[in-house]
Amino acid sequence: MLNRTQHFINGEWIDSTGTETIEVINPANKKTIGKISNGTIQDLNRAVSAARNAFLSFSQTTREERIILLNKIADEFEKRKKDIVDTITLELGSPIAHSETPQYSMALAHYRQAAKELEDFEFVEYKNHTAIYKEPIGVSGLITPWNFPANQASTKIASAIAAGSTVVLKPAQLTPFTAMIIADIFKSAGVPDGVFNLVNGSGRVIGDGISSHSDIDYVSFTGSGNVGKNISENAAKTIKKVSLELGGKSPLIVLEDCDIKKAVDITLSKSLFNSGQVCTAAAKIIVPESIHDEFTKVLEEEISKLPIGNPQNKDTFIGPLVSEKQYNQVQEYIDTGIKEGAHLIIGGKGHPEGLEEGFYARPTIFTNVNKNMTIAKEEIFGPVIPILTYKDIGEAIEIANDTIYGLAGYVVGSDNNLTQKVASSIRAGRITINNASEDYSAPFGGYKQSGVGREWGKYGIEEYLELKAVLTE
Ligand code: TAP
Repeated sequence: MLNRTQHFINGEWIDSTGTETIEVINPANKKTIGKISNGTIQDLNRAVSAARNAFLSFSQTTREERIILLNKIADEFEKRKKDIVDTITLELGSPIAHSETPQYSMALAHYRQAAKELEDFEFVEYKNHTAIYKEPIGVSGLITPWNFPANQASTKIASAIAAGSTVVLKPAQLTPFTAMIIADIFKSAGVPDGVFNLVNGSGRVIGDGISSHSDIDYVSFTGSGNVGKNISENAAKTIKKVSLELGGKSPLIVLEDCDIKKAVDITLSKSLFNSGQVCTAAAKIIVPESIHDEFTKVLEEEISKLPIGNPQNKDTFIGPLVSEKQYNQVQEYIDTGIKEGAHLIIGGKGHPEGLEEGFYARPTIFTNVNKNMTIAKEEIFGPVIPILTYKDIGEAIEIANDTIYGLAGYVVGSDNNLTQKVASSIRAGRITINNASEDYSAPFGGYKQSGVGREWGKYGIEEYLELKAVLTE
């Protein structure tokens, strides 16, 4: 049992001022794995005041000092690899191979990338007779979701540290233990006291407290659209800058000249990774009518080969969903898909056979989906693949952009000119062509209701900076 009921404030693990605790469940078997504190506003106030005090000196550190610090954090992160991978597997239910890559590896990459970006980051620019300085924004409140427990916190913290800002983090109560290891890592890496603070608890109390706190200068949030709206409304009361990384309904456009097997493999990995609980998941697959039948046949064959089950098994590709709430949400969407007339070709409601003990959902494919159906419009956040068809590229792009979201998009095809042209027509922040590998220097964030602001690389660092113009005679 992991009983970690303290908060990390001013460089120390300290008791909560409250007595309530929250149980953390292993989604693979619904057993309790430990508990954390249900933090209070007093706990949050202590953390904010520690971050405020630390800001005075941390904001004055040199880029060289922060490069050394970020690399030291990355070194310590590497030493704790096994703990992080095991903890992500336990609390999220992520298959252990995926807990390592990309869950752990992405988080690590952000610290190294932030150090690299700092080497030639321009903290001052000169225009006419004016010097334009980029100065640390102050105390940043970070609110993170459960689906990438190491990555979501690390991309934010690495950028904040690179900028010279101090932080208070509230991780999701479903997956808090990974963030607590990260706090231990910061201690071992010599992060100055108060630069990083962690308060556990509910979004309703600690999250809400962060967005309305008068001593927090900036809030960076990743999670659902409804909470994002709430945070913006709260933050407006103290005119606080907010960045939001919200949901998506990202299209994957399959082009007629594709290699079908390759297109199927890309579809499966982009739709079903992390059981579909990914904000950038390929969530509506747009296929030419001419190859629809063959594509669907191969997809059905390949999906049924994917190992689903115990996340501790190194061959598992699909683990459980994170919680009962998430499981029920996915069941409702499958039900709605059937009721609205989509054609269920594999999967469906209920648990996969023999996996009733955890929050496992059945990997599901729907065909005959039209763009007005709920499963083509809303974020399911589960292992459900809706397939839509198109007659010509114009129609494919229209379907792709017919969404309130704009986080990501995918294009699969053989003609480079065409894939580039289609990529440029999708209104979203991050488009991947075929099997392009990750790029940590490229911006991550969304158009439309997928959010405001960008993370990763120098774009992430810029969010934690203010601009000051000094006009000289
Ligand atoms: P959210 O409720 O948005 O949770 C994300 C984070 O916000 C958690 O740390 C949560 O705290 C906190 N939070 C909750 N209410 C808050 C409030 N009023 N003020 C400030 N912070 C608050 O997401 P969820 O309920 O876990 O998932 C719901 C749906 O959101 C999913 O089905 C999925 O569609 C979407 N989602 C999107 C993403 C990404 S990456 N875009 C990630 C997760 C979920 P606690 O949960 O600890 O109380």
